[in-house]
Amino acid sequence: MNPIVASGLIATLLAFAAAGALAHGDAAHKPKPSATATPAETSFGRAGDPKRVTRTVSIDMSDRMRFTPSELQVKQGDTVRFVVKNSGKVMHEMVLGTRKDLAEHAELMRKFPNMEHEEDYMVHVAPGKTGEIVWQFTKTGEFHFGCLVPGHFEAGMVGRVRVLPK
Ligand SMILES: [Cu+2]
Repeated sequence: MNPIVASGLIATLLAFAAAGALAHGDAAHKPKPSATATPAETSFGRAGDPKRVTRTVSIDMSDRMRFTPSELQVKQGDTVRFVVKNSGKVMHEMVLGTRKDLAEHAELMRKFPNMEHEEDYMVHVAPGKTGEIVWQFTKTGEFHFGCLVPGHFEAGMVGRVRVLPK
């Protein structure tokens, strides 16, 4: 094969490999729905309308791998604005979900540490910065929030939300 054709073939193969990697990321982390669509219901609630917030909760994230507070109670139907401060020197994030969701997600983050994703139920916060999540808890039960920066969840950076019947 002439060398120009061969290098073209290699470039094509590389392009396929890159496309495959992207497709995998998309499947694991779907893009945000458009603002006009009704927010998708998940097993732990749905994206809240910032104009209908019923409660604001401030949460601090520290390099001691802790959320403060790490326990809270809300009522079913509450739309909570989480104001999440990173008072540490490394990146932290708050991701809401069921305990199972978070454990699976933490495992993915260990395998693909550079995976980037953005969903309504998570916020990544740089050191010294503050971020927000607005979430409506539509289902009763026990849910969690965790920091899924590799190693943080495993170090105990996890909290609990109890949703009581209204
Ligand atoms: Cu963290």
